[in-house]
Amino acid sequence: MHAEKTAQGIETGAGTLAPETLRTLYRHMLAARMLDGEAIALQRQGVFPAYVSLHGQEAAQVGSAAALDPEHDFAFPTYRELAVAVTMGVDLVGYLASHRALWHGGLYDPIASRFSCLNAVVGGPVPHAVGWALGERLRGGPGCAIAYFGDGASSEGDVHEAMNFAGVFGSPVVFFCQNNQWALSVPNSAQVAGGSIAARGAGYGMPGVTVDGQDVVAVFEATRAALERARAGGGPTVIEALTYRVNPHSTSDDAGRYRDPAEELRWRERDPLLLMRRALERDKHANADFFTDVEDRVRAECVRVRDEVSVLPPPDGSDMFAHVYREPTEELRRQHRVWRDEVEQ
Ligand SMILES: Cc1ncc(C[n+]2csc(CCOP(=O)(O)OP(=O)(O)O)c2C)c(N)n1
Ligand SMILES: [Mg+2]
Repeated sequence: MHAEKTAQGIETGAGTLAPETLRTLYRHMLAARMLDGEAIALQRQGVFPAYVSLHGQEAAQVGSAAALDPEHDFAFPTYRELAVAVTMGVDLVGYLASHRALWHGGLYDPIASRFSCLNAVVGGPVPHAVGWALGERLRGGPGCAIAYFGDGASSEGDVHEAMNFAGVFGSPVVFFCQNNQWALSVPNSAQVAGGSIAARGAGYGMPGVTVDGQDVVAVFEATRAALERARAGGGPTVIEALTYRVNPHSTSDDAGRYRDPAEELRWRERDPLLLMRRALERDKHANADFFTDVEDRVRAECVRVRDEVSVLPPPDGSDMFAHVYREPTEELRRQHRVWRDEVEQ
């Protein structure tokens, strides 16, 4: 009943956004693409134990994050939201430190960034977002939460419970599903009964919107509309951005074992950066000098982030005992002593 289609196709750039804003969206997408490449290289060099690439999902992430109110809203990411972090201005050295496994969820400040800790529990960020949004509503604040999750996460109980809860209480949340067609090696056809995550909104009493996840402007507009609705007291919305994970699930995965390379090639033709670049050129919002300049600047920034994250010192190992309980138990103190004795030997 609620499910509706919005902006399909590549009308990118044809909306109401100012040329400057369109160029900024492109710059964020490029920064995420280039940093993603650096992160894969760092994994290959042994600096990161593992990394999960967002290649192909830049428009879905940048478009949704750019629609947020950076002062009041709060994002709850999974493990794949590098382009959301880029768009929200999160400290990227601290963000990528998560992938060096230096600390639980990185070394950036989640409260100041309005970007929660990376969450590797599939579906895990979704109830957190609803809890935060309920708290925000109770204290009378204007903020909205955005919950990121994947097509695979949509079959987790956590996601059902969170969406139902938000529907019942009218919480200011945007449930942002990046349907990248695969949950590791499991395709949509074996994961999403009924074929649509957006359509599930009807069962939770909220609108469901399907959007072209390769079109950054369409994603931006859909997210902005959902946030406006939530802020005005209209309750939650589920957005399903149709996109594609071009790379394997992670650097530990071999996608050749379970999917047809021709499918990857078809999606590469709908590369979100390529589509945006064509639209900017078509509408004369950017010329060759812009693209050269932005590439140079972004590359320099990526090199800085790569070099800094590579040499970050490990934190004090005894920190791992610090935040378990407010008052450490006798047993925890004992474990701490044993650990210290072993380290000092
Ligand atoms: C609760 C839980 N179950 C299983 C896993 C293992 N796992 C990690 S990623 C993943 C697939 C998730 O797919 P999707 O939600 O579509 O997100 P994507 O990786 O495609 O971005 C699985 C099953 C996990 N991390 N957490
Ligand atoms: Mg997926």
